[in-house]
Amino acid sequence: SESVKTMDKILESYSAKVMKNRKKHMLVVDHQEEKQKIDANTRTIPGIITNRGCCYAGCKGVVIGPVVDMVHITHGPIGCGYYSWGTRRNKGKAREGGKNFLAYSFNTDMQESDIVFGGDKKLAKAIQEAYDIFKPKAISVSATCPVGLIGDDIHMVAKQASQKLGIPVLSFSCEGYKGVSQSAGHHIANNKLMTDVVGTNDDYEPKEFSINILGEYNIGGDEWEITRVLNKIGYHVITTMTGNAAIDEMAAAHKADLNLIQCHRSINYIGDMIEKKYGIPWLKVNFIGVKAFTQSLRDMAKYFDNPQLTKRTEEVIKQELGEIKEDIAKYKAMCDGKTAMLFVGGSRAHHYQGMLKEIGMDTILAGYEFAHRDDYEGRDIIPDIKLDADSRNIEEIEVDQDEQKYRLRLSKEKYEALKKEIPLSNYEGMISEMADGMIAIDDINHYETEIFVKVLKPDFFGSGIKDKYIIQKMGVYSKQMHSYDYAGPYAGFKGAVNFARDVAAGVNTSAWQYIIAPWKKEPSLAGKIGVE
Ligand code: CFM
Ligand code: HCA
Repeated sequence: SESVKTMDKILESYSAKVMKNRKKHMLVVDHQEEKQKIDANTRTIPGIITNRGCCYAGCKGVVIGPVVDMVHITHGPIGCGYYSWGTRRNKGKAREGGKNFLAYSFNTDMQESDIVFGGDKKLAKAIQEAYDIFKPKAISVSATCPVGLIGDDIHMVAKQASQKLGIPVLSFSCEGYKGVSQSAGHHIANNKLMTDVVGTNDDYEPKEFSINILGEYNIGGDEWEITRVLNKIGYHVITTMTGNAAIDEMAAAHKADLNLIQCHRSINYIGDMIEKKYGIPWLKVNFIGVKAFTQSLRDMAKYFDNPQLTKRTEEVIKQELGEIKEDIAKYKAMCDGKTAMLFVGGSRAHHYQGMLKEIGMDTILAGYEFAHRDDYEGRDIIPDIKLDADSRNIEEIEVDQDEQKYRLRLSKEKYEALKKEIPLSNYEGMISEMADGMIAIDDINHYETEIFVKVLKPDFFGSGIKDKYIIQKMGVYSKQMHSYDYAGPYAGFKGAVNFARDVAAGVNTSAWQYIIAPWKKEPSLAGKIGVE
């Protein structure tokens, strides 16, 4: 097939060593094959243009940064803090009487002298200054590369500050170079949220149908659309981790009866640890696309197994579908038969495939920047994953059952029976939902992107900031699936309409095809070679 040929062509153009490496990161989906294996979570080859980010981005930018009532301090030179200032579009609102610091960027602005003589004192001063001015409920400190290289003891500084100020000061050794991508930072952030935050608020009185949403970051307001529907059905969301989160709410997460996991990659650690420590099972959900969202709502109703709740779930689904049906049909008519490629971080490349299908678009290539094999192949393969030195560098913490706070939510029999019907503590991965002949590719680079786009000519490419413009300059409509190109929400029912509308507009804009690079019209260098 064209896909196999293109893959071979790309691989042949590499040196033997690079070919051997990259070959393991791409495959053409074939469900006849027993178990298709893909390499993931390994180092990017130096010199290759990757879309990946760093450990600090995964910890501060992704997981801890969205908590609204904390001051998040970046310890390091100004660049990392500056670049991560507001770019991820994780939205948040202050609680009543509370504060929201999301619009700020707090940095220690390390200088050469701090690198030479140590930055601990500057950090201690920065924490105090932030406290004096803003009086936050808690503070986080995230380390950037030089901090680990010079050996600042940020944990000691944080501990002393916490004792002095009487608020939690969470410190993260999430230096950018740790691990191979953002993924390391997710793990580091998960660990500390688990040891220092979750389970520390016992004042919260749980109501009926109390849940947490894990791995949802309120990009473009997604979480607000999701909770709008959940509240309408009768759920009580104690906390979302960490989109629009507040520290006291995260601290009460152990009171819920169910954890929903949207983005498995970034938060499965907390999901597992909460289950072990407090007895709350987790359910894999997908809020993107009408079908997936509807399915997730029905799965939740099955879990709670309450006739009223089930009835209400169906009523709300019916009502919501009624409101969006016409719009979706209209946009489907505009997109039908078009093709898509998706390359996003660790879950959206999977989640958006169903949504695209609903508007008639097949995803012919999809991949993740930094997901692990289980996000491609399903959690069954976790025991087969060999830990390499880079993964071993990231601390794996052990939690035990909490004797006072553990509560079994479901009997063992019920749990096992439900597991057969709904994705309880389970994730099947992206490949399971892709059709035969489609390409799955890990950590795609810009050269590969260019070739695949040129040959397979998608109508739409869901990308990030680094690849969007090279694709668009090739005449193909490309949309950022991280920031939603400043639009959104895209999750839930109303979000699906927003997404369908934006994609319909994009794929029907012929402008991209008229773009001719200036060097194709006239040579960029004037002059003649040789003598005539
Ligand atoms: Fe999860 Fe995310 Fe994603 Fe992610 Fe990200 Fe993001 Fe993403 Mo950008 S937590 S893995 S580390 S869904 S920031 S909100 S868009 S790469 S696909
Ligand atoms: C990150 C954040 C990011 C970057 C987006 C992009 C986001 O990984 O550091 O590369 O376009 O969603 O903001 O993934």
